[in-house]
Formats: sequence, C-alpha cells, structure tokens
Amino acid sequence: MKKVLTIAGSDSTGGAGLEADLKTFEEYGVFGFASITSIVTMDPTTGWSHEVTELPTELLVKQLVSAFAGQPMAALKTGMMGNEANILAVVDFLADKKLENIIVDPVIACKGTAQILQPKVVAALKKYLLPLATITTPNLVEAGILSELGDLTSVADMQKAARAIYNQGAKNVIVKGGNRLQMNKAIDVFYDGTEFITLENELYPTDFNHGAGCTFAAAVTAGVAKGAPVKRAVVMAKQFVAAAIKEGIEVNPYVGHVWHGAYNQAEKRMAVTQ
Ligand code: PXL
Repeated sequence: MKKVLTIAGSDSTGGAGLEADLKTFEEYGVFGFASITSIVTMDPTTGWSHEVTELPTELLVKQLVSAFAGQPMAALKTGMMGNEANILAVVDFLADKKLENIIVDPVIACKGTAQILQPKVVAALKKYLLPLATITTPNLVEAGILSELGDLTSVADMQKAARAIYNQGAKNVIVKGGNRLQMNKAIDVFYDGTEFITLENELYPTDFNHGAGCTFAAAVTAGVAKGAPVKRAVVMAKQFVAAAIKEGIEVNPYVGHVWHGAYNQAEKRMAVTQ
C-alpha cells in the first residue's frame, strides 16, 4: 500500500482542500495522510464569505513528523499553505526526505473569482515551493499570477505561462483552463520543458464544481504514487475529475461540490440493505 500525504487546508464543507484529497486518495487505492495548514470556514449569513484560520507552524511540523514516521511516503501534495512560515517549515522539513513525487497545487485564488485569497503566500510559493515541484497544477488565474502574465485568454497565453512557471523550477507544469477559459472545451496545457501537450475534454455546464482543482491535483499525486509516468497520471486525473464534475452535487444555496466517487461509482459500494 502506498502512503500519500496532503499538506493542505481543511475545507469545512468537505468538497475542496484536504477533504477532497483524502477522498480522492481513497478512490485511487492509496493510503492517505493529511497535515493541516489552515481551516477554511464559510458564512451563510454573509453571502458565503470565506475565512482562513491559519494553524501554528509548530503544529504543522508535528503533523509532518507523525505522517513521515515509518514507511516512506510515495508522494505528497501541497494545497493551501496558510502563510509563509508554513511554507518555509515544509520546505525545511522536506530537505532531507529525498521525496521523488512532490505535487504543488499553488492555491492562491478561490473558485469563480480572481480575488487572491492569500497574497503573502504567492512570493514564498514561487521562491521556495515551486523549485521542489515534480508537477505543479495552477488554474488559469494562478498561472497568470505566478507567471506575472496577468489575464490568460488563449492556449498560446497558457503555453507562455507554463514556460514561465517551468523556468521558476517546477519540472512539469499543467495549466488548467477549466471553465475560466472562455472556450467550449475544458482545455489544459501541459509542459515538461520539451513539449507542450494540449488536453481537451468536454466542458460540463455546471456550477457544482467546487473542489475540482484539489481533486485533480490529488488524483495526479495518487497516480504517480502508484507508479504512473507523469503524463499518464495527468491524463488519468483529467478523466477522474471530469467524472467528478459531471456528477457534481448541490450542497447548499451557495455552493455545489464535485463528487469524488463518480469515476468509480462509489455510491454503489457497501450495499446496506439486503
Ligand atoms: O479550491 C481552493 C481551496 C483549497 N483549499 C481549501 C479550500 C479551497 C476553497 O474553498 O477551502 C482548504
């Protein structure tokens, strides 16, 4: 059994963040660990405004120590990091761990908005975390911010951003167009320093897609943990998240989540009536 770790925020609604990651790991048949950086809460009385509460860095490090005890970690993923101190502590902790598969989901902006959740972490992400990344998975907004190219509106723009982020040290970059790219396809651009690959999928007309980004990166992480080459892991993750988006569910008047079990039809497991 492969051990896989997510270092991420907790999404109190269970669709994104470490909740999405652990659900996805389970679907892939790897053993998931979580080290929590921050807790995100949403307020229904103020139009679903988000609040990020950061956890103390010492507590994050204690969780890392716990997770790394024993068998080696086959892969890890980072998501929302909370603050710069958390990023520095993680980078420091990983320095002697010789981990081959580090997937950096550069969580900067939340879905449906260009509003930057955590401006302070952007610089630290670029400086310290991206150089460790085997694969990084920015969405269109995050790729525009990391590359400093601003609004990305075409595949050519996405390629430019992917190259710029590659030059910041990530070994493989996948820029996700998703429903932010104004096209009638879900288009991603993959770059490994030698070739660009454009991945296309049907674009599902749904607003119930909260958690798609975390789920995609978690799927890539689990894929490489199980031994898939990077490109294969990315292609499979796109199929996995496409199914999750297609079967998205309304959770409350403000948000609808991807269904992490869709690819494997998990709702049919464990029949509880005879
Ligand atoms: O989707 C970005 C994201 C990542 N991580 C956590 C979140 C969110 C968005 O709500 O809550 C913990």
